[in-house]
Amino acid sequence: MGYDQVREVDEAVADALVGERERQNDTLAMIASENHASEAVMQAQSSELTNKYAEGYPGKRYYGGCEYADEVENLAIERATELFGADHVNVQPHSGSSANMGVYFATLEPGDKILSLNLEHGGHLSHGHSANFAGKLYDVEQYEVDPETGRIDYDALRETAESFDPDMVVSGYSAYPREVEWERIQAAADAADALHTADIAHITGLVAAGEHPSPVGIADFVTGSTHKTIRAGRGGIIMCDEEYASDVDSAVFPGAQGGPLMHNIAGKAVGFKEALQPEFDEYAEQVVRNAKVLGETLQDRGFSLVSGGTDTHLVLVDLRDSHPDVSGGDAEDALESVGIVLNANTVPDETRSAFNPSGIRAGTPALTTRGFDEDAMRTVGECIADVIDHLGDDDVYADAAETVQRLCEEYPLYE
Ligand code: DSN
Repeated sequence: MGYDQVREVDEAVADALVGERERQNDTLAMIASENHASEAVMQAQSSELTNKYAEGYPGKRYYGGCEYADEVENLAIERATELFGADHVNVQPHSGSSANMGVYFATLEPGDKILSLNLEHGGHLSHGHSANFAGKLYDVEQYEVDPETGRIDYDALRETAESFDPDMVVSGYSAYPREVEWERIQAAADAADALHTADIAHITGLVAAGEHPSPVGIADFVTGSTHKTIRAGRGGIIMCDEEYASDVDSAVFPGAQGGPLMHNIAGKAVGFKEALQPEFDEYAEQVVRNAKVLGETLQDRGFSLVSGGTDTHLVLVDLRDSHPDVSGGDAEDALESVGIVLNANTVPDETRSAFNPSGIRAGTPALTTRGFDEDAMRTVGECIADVIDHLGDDDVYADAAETVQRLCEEYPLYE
């Protein structure tokens, strides 16, 4: 059963934890931002470091007893430096959003201007959505993808940068399947004499493995989360040149956060060590190969992909051409009922709503961690197409659910 010590105290939570483990074992995690951390990362994240306060940075803490906290944080920093080649790394942000907050607090004043990608076009809340702190504190203008190609319209971005005159340009995306041309975004930022933050939250693992070009050395700041493609356990990270190091560190602590989550930083250290192994490069390559096969399978079945394909770990399906009566929410619910868990997603020029949009986003990082290869991914793509083609058909759902169960058994996850 497991979680015996939790169970002795709290049966309800123990049941939920066991349920979640079984859910992860018995379903296909295709939410593009999710992955399965190793048991080593999870053990580090549930260690005694959860008890430790360590405000400050290694060697300069406000509390005693930090020798092991220092050791762990230094290891996380050294390994991230080796993975990404940045001058300065801060591993304390609690999440990718907190990492972005740290950069904004280090460089901007309330009312300053941010230019970032529209959420509906693949951006992220913390890049300046009106419901988020970034949209409330800063004056935000947004750029979009080209409606014809589904790719960033770099020329339009540069024109907007010249007219809007931002203090910060934000790149890096949450639902963008194509390689990002960091230099072109940097050129737009330079044209406006603006700083540039590249948020690589989704593609951190692909960048670390050389499967996607790195913005390190191009953008002024590179932010990210550590639990998505890089599989290093939950949290965030900021990388920058030495000239911004002290401003970034003070913006994270004491500016935006109190005590660092040292247990999560231990998970980052362990996960970064895993990502430095040659097998991780093979993993990242397979993630992209699997996404390409998934996309091609869906296209062969008549589905439209935003931008016509993928270079990364995800595909974004626009259901409006092939299935105009099926919303992203309908598709998400039907797929979840057979054990395929992904999310409804807005698509460029969305005609429905953010709550029930016209697309679905599907990622391959978690299934690739389970060992899925191209053949297995093709089978998953066929299942997705079958279910959406036959919404409400119990026989089709039963077949798809059986296939999902077979794949889960063939590619087991946590014992
Ligand atoms: N929630 C994440 C995603 O799904 O893209 C980003 O924070």
